Amino acid sequence: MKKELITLAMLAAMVGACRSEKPAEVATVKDHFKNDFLIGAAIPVTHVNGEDPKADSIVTLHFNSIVAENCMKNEKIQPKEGEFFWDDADKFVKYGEDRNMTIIGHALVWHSQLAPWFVVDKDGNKVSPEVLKERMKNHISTVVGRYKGRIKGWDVVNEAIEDDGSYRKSPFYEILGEEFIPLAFEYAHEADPDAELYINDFSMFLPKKREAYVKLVNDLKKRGLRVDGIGMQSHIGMDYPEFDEYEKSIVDFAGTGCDVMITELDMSALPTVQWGANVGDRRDFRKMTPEERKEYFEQFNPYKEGLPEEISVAWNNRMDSVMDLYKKHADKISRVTWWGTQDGMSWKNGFPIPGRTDYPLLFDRNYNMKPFMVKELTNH
Ligand code: 9MR
Repeated sequence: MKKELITLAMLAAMVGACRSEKPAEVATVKDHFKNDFLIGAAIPVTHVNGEDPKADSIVTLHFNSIVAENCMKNEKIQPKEGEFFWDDADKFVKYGEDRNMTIIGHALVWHSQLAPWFVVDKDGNKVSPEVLKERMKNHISTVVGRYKGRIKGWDVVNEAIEDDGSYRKSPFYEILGEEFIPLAFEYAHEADPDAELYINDFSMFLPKKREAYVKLVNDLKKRGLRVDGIGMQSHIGMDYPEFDEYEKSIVDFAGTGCDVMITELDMSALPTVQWGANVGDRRDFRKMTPEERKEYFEQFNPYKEGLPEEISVAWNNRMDSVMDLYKKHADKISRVTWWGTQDGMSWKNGFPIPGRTDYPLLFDRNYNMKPFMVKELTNH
């Protein structure tokens, strides 16, 4: 059996490496799950620019959905007021269209990677609610409008709720209060009435966060707003989340009538430093002495030279159970998107501690499929 798995992994890697047509005997991830959910990948600009042909082969072969990792974020796409930068986003959308993929836009309203001008006036003071509404409307209608009919769905609001269920005190919230969320959905729907609209966040397995999102989405729906999906980012680790809490969120989110989407899946193999995925929460090393820093890195970056076999086995076993959970709820989950393709390009190598070597994705640094998925494809 082990030999069979290795052979399939090697074959899959070879196929990936030469971007040939799919040989009949190699199962692809997207085909394997075709009756369950879409299989997505976050795509960086380097990828659509043709700088990573191996990742391109893998994505083309195994995935049927893509999401923009960075190029559609506010600071990238409208870095200055009224000056939109379309080159990367246009290439990203064309990349998906050329491969007949379900294309997801990310993210319209988010406190992070927000262009500095967006929420302040020329003197650096917070803008009025009217001005912010106007800017949000203009941004959303311009971006969504440009790709009308080409992008299947948008992460309209990202990371609006804190882990304790309260609203994040983002500039959007501080200026507009809770209303910024319904407004964003309204503007997005106006710009492309056929586009699906999603709300997205990390640590969605936390009970307070779960409750807050169920209430929020039900409220939005009561107001007649279109909300199609609740995105559970799922930046997870070896010791979180607990499966029953994760499952409760899947079930309760589906109870709102929305599709559940696993939108940013990766599972760190490294010792956990913190759960959340808010980039602003990155550990500040400037406050540490060089000795403390060295010790900290040694403790939290233990697998610089490669993942020890027992950790790899544990990672694959846990990921196997994660996939089982998704399969169990395939009637509720419409898409499972990995936040990247191969370990070397994952944001997890830089968060929450920069300069670590992590192993969180579906393919390893040599573009080989991880054993849990090889087993999944082989056994069915
Ligand atoms: O993967 C993205 C990374 O390249 C960026 O530097 C980072 C900056 O905010 O954003 C990462 O993607 C985030 C996503 O857009 C929203 N959820 C958390 C993701 C990881 O930070």
